[in-house]
This record gives sequence, C-alpha cells and structure tokens, in this order.
Amino acid sequence: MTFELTDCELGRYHRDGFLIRERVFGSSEVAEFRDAAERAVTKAADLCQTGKTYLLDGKRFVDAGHVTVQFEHSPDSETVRVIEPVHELESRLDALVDDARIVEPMRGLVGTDEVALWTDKLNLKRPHEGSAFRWHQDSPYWVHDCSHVDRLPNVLVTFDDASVENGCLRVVRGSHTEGCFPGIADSTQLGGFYTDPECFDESQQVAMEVPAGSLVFFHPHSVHGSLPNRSDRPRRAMVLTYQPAGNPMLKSGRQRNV
Ligand SMILES: O=C(O)CCC(=O)C(=O)O
Repeated sequence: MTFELTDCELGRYHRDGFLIRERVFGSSEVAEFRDAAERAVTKAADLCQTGKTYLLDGKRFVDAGHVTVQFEHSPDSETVRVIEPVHELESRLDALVDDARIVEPMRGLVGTDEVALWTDKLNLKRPHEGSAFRWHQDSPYWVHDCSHVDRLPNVLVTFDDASVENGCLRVVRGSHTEGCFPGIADSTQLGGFYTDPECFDESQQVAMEVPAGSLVFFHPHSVHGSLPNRSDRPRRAMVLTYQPAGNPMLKSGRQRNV
C-alpha cells in the first residue's frame, strides 16, 4: 500500500496551496491521539511552573527550555492554547512524525526522499473558549531561522471533527504563490506577523470542515487562520511541519529525521 500523493493531488496542492485527505486515521487511533494530547497538556502545564513567562500584546507565553506554551487570552486564564514543540512530550504524538500516512505525502511536497521534522504544535480550542488565529503565513515566522523556507510544508491532523462552529482551520486558496507578504504595520508587538489584508483576497478562504482523523496539507506561504470555538465541542489538532532531512529543528536545534 502506498500513501504517496497522486499527480492530481500534487497538482491541486500546487494550484490551491492546500490539499485534504479525509479519515486517514481510524476512530481508535484518534482516541489515542486525544488521550495523548491531554497528557501533553498536563505535562506542559507542569513545565510552565519553572518556565519563563512573558506577555506579547497582553497574551501569556511561557518558555520552558525550548518548549513554548501559549495560554488563552482572557486575563489569568490557565487554559493551554498551543504547545510547540509537542512531539517530545508524548510518545504517541512522536510516533506520528514517522507515520507513513503523513511521511509519504510529505516526501512529495518537500521534494526529497528523506525528510525531517522542522517543528510541530498542538493547537487546542476548548469549547466556548478557544480563541481565533488571525490571518497569517507561517513563512515570515521562520524566514530568519531557515534558508529553505519554501520547503516547509505543514500538515494539520484533526483530533476532533472540525467545523465552522468549533473554529476549523481556514486557508486562502492560491495565496501561496508570491512568497512572504508584509505584516500589519500597527504599534502592536505581534502585528508584523499578521498578513496585511491588502495582499490577499479574503473571499478565497476555504473552511477545512473535515472529520476527526483527517489531514490538511498546506503550503508555508499559504495565508491561513481560524475563528473562535463558539460550540460546546473541543477542536484539537496537531500541526507538523517537515523539511529536507539532515537539517535542525526550529526550536531545539536538534535533528529529528524520519
Ligand atoms: O489551529 C488553527 O486553527 C490555526 C493554526 C495555525 O494557524 C498555525 O498553527 O499556524
């Protein structure tokens, strides 16, 4: 059995900047991912006890070694929103890095036979609490640390059914073809990382409404974001980003070849 992308899928990825494969993982595997995600949240919260806390535009971040934990934005919230990297906190999530269902398509997107992990995140949107991700590209975050930023494709693995109501990922179709766009020039600390709305056509956004266990591959230059979770269902997902083998990871500087 091969999980390689077909020519048709590759063509769609290059045209749209994203590609969906639904129900790649079965329900028992998805249950394992959810359990692993919750254990990772507990471990990350423990790590934060000794980490370095800082605020960016009033949002709380904690660096514990090379692991960064973001909290929800309401004042004093103890709700974990993002953990980066997360694979090293839980063996079940680490195993996803090597899973052929992810790696074989990634070889085609990176364009090399051997690939490595660049970074990975656990993005958690709790019911009625999970906040939005404003429109952004990932490449401007990475361009100063990486000389091959065009070759850092992402894959989002959904741990819950994702819908408009619970704040599914949205990708702007065709926004990946012109490299890094300028950020928003306001007086905030994070504004420069959010894409200037004049640079892309918001009407081209596509909501990635997919069942749990699905994969959404998207380009490092694709403009993407998501709305808050207004539902009573969680929206948990892991985003893994790959690169050619032999290169160090973004945050730890270590190599994690597949
Ligand atoms: O999880 C989401 O809805 C957005 C994720 C995202 O934008 C990112 O991880 O860069």
